[in-house]
Amino acid sequence: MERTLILLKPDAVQRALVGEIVARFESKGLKIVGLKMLHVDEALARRHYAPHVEKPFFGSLLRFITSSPLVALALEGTNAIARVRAIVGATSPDDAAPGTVRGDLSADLTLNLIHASDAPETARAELSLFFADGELMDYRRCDEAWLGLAD
Ligand code: 3AN
Repeated sequence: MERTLILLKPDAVQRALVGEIVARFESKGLKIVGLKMLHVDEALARRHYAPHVEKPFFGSLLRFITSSPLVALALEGTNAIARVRAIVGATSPDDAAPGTVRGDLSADLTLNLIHASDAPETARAELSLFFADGELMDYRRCDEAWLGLAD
């Protein structure tokens, strides 16, 4: 079992694609263990994108991710990190295959809808930036008593 962080970036929210993108992950069997909407400030953006600080596109990444609210999602599942990235597709719109989120829905390198952790260590670090201890669900601790409430 792995957990991974997904950000549905400001363009996904503005284009009303949150439901469609989340549905793709749920349909594949990935379980939502955390979900929140937030407006990322510059400090959080700098920590999240620290690995890219030297890149020429760092400034535009920061401006975009802080421009308007996004949706942060924590997903859990077998091999979740790789499975999520397969669903997301390649970074460049020229390389993103049809059938992937970016291949189907994005035509821009910066406005590419989504961020997904790329390795177990980065997933742990990124999840802790966006979710506090105790905010992520542990379904093993839940019972199914609610099933008896259905008519
Ligand atoms: P991914 O999000 O596919 O893991 P990364 O981690 O290499 O890609 O890059 C982080 C983000 O930086 C990308 N999602 C994209 O928005 C942006 N980015 C990556 N490469 C470029 C580039 N050459 N020019 C502009 N923006 C880029």
